[in-house]
Amino acid sequence: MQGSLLELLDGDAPSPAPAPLSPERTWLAGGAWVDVQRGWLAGSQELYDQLLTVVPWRAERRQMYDRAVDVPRLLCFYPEGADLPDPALEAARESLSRHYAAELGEPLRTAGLCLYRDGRDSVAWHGDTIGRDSTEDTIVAIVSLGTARPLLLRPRSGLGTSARGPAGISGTLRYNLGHGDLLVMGGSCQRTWEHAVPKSAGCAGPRISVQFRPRGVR
Ligand SMILES: O=C(O)CCC(=O)C(=O)O
Repeated sequence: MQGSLLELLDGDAPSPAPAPLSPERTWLAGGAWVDVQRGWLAGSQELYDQLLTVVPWRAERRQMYDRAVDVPRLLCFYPEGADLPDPALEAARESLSRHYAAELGEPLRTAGLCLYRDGRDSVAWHGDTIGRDSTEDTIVAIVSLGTARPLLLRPRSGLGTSARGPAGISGTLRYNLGHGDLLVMGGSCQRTWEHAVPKSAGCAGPRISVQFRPRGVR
């Protein structure tokens, strides 16, 4: 009997499996790139429902000048060695680590999960510049689940035209991400570009973002 049928008879929903990786790469100015594969994680709705329930989502506050403000999204970070909240995320991370092994030279080890409860939740312009990405090229892979939200990318202001690669795009890019979509930022992207998920007035529901990063990168 097939494993998936056995799982159903046992009452467990089968874990969604990542499809083979064949993302489309876009080269950006300054040696950055973005890979996108739409609908990479089949069964993403089941995974979304599962994560919504089992992840111990936490509200955080951060210091802004002289006062503490709520971070406008819920978070949960799984450090290196921690069990991920669903086998599908382990499979996804393994598959990404294999695919990017030659370029990255090390596995993806951590998982940061964010829950955007509605269109008022957001993350401001930033690059992941803690760790290796402050000085070296690296890779940050994002899997999106639930309601689609735009993720924007723009070059940092110091990125001069001389830093443009031959096919390097240098304007603001907008990717509407949801439903198992995969977006991977690579090359110099964390140093030379910034990304953000802006507030979105017409947004219909929650979105979960899962970010896989190498050791030490935040
Ligand atoms: O929501 C996303 O996909 C982006 C998350 C992000 O950039 C971050 O948490 O640093």
